Amino acid sequence: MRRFVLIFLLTGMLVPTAARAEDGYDLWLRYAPIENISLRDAYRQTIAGLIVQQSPATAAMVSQELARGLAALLGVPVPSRATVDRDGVLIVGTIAAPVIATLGWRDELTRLGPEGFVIRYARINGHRALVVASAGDSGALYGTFHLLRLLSTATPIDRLDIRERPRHQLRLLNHWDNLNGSIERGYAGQSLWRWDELPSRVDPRLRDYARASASLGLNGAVLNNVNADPRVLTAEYIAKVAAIADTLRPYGLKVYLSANFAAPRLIGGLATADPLDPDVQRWWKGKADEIYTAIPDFGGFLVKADSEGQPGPQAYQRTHAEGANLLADAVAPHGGIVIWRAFVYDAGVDPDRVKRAYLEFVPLDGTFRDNVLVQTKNGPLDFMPREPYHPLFGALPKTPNMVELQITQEYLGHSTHLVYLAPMWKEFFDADTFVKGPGSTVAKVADGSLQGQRRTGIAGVANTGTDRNWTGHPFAAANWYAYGRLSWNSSLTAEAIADEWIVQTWSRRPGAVKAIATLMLGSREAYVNYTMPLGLHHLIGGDHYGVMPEADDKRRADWSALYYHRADDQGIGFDRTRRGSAAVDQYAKPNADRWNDPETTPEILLLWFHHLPWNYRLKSGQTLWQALVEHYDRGAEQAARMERDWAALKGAVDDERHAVVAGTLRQQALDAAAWRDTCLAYFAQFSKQTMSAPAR
Ligand code: GCW
Repeated sequence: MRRFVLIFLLTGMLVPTAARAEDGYDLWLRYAPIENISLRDAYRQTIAGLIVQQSPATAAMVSQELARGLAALLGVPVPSRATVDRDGVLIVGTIAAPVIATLGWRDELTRLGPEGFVIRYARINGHRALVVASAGDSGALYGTFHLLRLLSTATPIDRLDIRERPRHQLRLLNHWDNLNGSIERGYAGQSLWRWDELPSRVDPRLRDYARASASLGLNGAVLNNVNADPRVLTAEYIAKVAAIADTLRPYGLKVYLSANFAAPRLIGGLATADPLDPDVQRWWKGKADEIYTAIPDFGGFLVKADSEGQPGPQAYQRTHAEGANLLADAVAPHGGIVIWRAFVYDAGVDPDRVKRAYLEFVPLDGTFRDNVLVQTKNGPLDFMPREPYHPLFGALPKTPNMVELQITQEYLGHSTHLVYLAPMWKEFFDADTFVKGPGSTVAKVADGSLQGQRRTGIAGVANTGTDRNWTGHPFAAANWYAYGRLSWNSSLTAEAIADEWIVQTWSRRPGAVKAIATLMLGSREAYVNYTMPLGLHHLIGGDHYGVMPEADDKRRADWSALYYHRADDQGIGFDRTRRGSAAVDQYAKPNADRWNDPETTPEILLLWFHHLPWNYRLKSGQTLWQALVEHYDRGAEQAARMERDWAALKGAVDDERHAVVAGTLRQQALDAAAWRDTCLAYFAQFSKQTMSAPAR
């Protein structure tokens, strides 16, 4: 017997490491065996049997995930269909389950809603049982993943009392996937959907996509690009979308589609797409009925209208609200919603691009139907590595204003640069809009608590693709993870999220965790330093990757670097003060007043709001030029240090993924140096000053 146990332990310790191909496919659901034997034994005692009681489809997901996760983490399979005749049973269920119903938790669970859950101990038949309970199937699934995360991060569970509910109702991924399989701004392969194989074959990988998303509490996916091919609304594609919906449904994910506003004309045979035309209205109602027949829980439509060449209501002299309400009326009988993007920048509206969306949407506040949400990017320009928050947050008190973040690193080094985005998103959520006095943070606008919007939501432009590791760069998965966690709870810290992700993805060893966390947490500011110091922005060309301060796009001024940096012999930066474009006045006071004056503008946004002389004195006593040189230098040095710090982790993590990251960091260091050298050489023509910093 003793020999048997010994052999078991040895194989239990050796097999998982030897058998695991570390290619990143498992993401944060890697479930590496718990190394700490006493902790592992405590887990084994607490979870020695399983009872899962909820509706069949979700119960299967919960049971499978627990079987897989527990066996891997604890090193032993945990028997399911247990009965509570001893301590040490884990019960997962909804209030409809007989065993949960006896606990007297109904009111509490109802208050937490169908996506909320509790995890705590209960006495049942005189025995101590750990219970994950929810009012709904999704909540029980999220609770299951929450518990698995606690185990995976080696958290003691002997005294749990967890109560959770999501802060935003809609927690969506926006996939910019085209019907030909390509992904706009995607850097991790092709579209996961494999449209041409659908509906007869659904790639089994979609289940793992759904698992990973559900593990973060995400509850929907917009499947296609906002630059929308109208064919996605044809019967052929609705059947394909229905097959995806069937696969995602058990994981609590609804599907949504990006709709082309001109679809009645382009695929419907009508002469117009005018929202006030009765035939057009009938067409959308019929289309909605058709979709809901195939997909009864279809989420609704996302629309990019009158933006970057996409059709919209303005072609018919109708407003964005009239356009949105047309589609909203079509889906309303089915409980559907319309998400209408505020990413518009018609040059006729104002010479300063960042002012245009506010000017168009503020007058429409209160005129959208109840089932419309506006969706606004975090900043007023376009997903730059740093922007002030979009002035529409707080300025639409009568409209649900959904947050749009970009997970895919369009302007942050694609899948080559390691940039952990949570610090950037936290800066956004924590920003104070002051619209109702101090403490009116963007987070409170977004979760509806500040202005009382009934609907809330958050969307992230996905970075997933067919690459084996899903996101191209192994660290880009941290951004999918962080987005999901923040969409559930925007008050989590970037540090805590990084730690969780590292422990589940790379290693539980404190030294390794700390080193990787340090690398991640500094990466966004490093990227800002070498690409947009002091708020300088958009020094890029069409690929949005390489450095190009001289970029001069003949198609549109506001696609040119020159339009933004405005460098000349006098100075540099975009004057958005009251003497310039007056964009500052789209913000509430005191932000407007503070940002109107370079002395009271945070230095990180100085050149976003001001055009300043090269010898302008900063608080440090440095001139503007010296500060620019120093930031570029520091950024390049930070990138070089990231490469060195990662090299030092060799042996602390698996060799396969270590080598992949080492390769990308080499390129990142080269790119960062190129950004520094190119920008300084370019701007030196105007500043007529030397490029050497004290440090160089
Ligand atoms: O950032 C820009 C991108 C476009 C994108 C657009 C948008 C989908 O360069 O590729 O189009 O924003 O958000 O609509």
